Amino acid sequence: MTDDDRLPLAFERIAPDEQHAQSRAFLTRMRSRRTVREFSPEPVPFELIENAIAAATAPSGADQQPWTFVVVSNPEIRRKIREAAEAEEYESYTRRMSQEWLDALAHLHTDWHKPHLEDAPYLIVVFAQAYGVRDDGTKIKHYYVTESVGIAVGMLLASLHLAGLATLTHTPNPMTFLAQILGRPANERAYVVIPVGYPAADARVPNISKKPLAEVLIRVE
Ligand code: IYR
Repeated sequence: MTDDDRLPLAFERIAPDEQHAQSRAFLTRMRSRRTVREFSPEPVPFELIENAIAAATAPSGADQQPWTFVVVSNPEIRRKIREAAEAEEYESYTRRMSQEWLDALAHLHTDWHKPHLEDAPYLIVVFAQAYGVRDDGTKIKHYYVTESVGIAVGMLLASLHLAGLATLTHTPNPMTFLAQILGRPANERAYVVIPVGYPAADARVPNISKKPLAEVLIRVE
């Protein structure tokens, strides 16, 4: 048993009108989010990236916060990441992915070329900490790592969108080259690469839309 060192909850009740207003405003903003694959090299203030990462206040298994966000702007390192990603993706698109998989992706117009890895001013490389490490080097078991990091990435994508920035969730496969290039420790596994910036002036997006609410929301009263 540990001492009960819990704190009183600081929960701010919002007036009902304001609840609806904020809920609708957020919905309107989130509906306009699109994944972008063509970026402008225009610079982005680092504070916007920093705030969005700090805003990824996700719940996590045993509150272990098993994530590391590596923000890369260095052009030389981004070039290395692009070269390694394109080599893996070339193998994937030409040999490793099944025809069924390629067919499922066709309407998104993706291929092995990944210019956004160099065009976007920042790459946020998200690492999941498979386990923690104590000062004496012993391992700490982590719980629900994949779920926790997924929730944190969702919050990060929403925060970046609200800050007026475009993002892409890129998952080269395999991703082991990222830990190597970025010199990450043995407990960290690359989870996703997120190019962040402004869209290119002529950026185009797939002709897709979110499923109607009736298809994804089932009400049990
Ligand atoms: N990782 C590849 C392929 C890819 C796979 C899925 I599933 C996507 O939704 C999109 C792309 C790539 O990044 O191109």
